[in-house]
Amino acid sequence: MDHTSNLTEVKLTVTKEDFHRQNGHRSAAIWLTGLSGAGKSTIATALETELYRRGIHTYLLDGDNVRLGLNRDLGFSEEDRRENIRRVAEVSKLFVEAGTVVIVAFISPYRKDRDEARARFEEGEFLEVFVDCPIDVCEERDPKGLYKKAKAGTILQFTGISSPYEPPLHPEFHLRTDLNAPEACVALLVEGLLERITLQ
Ligand code: PPS
Repeated sequence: MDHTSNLTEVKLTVTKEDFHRQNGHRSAAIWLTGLSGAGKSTIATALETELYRRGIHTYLLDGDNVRLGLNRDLGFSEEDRRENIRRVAEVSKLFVEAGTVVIVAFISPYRKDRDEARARFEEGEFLEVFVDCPIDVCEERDPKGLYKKAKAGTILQFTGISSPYEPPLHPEFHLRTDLNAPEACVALLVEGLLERITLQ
């Protein structure tokens, strides 16, 4: 059933461009995708710190945090992950409309869902970052002990073990966290991002 037919969109008087002028930079969604243990949260938090230091208005949406609040009703089936990403894309869009650089760190395993997220944004506003690390390295790191549990069968539908991960085909940034230190990955992102959000 379509619940939207009797709704009328309210036209906002303070626009995204007004926020850009007020903040002194454009907004964007930096979308980090990758396996559990690949380094998404490490890079996302370090990136936010670097941007904050430079006076950029940011907010970080991290999978575990959002799943403890807004998305606490969702599990890890394909359907629930899709709904997780749909909601996060909508929330990210709101942050971008509000002039913020939103950093999004979710496994977001399905290409179609990430492409649908991208489609909600204007050209150049959505930057996909592939946080790439071979699964055996993620398993070795196993910072939360989740791979061990997945292998033992006490966590089901675990990404890379018993649930798929579809790597991006054309990400704006491709980080190899097994080969490069987090600082080097973050420096690359900061440089690329500043180019895009600086007002002319
Ligand atoms: S998804 O696929 O985008 O909906 O996942 P996300 O919202 O990013 O949540 C991933 C974090 O949830 C924990 N966790 C699991 N991950 C993958 N598969 C299963 N079955 C699972 N169960 C719990 C885990 O802490 C993930 O965080 P990261 O930071 O990726 O390790």
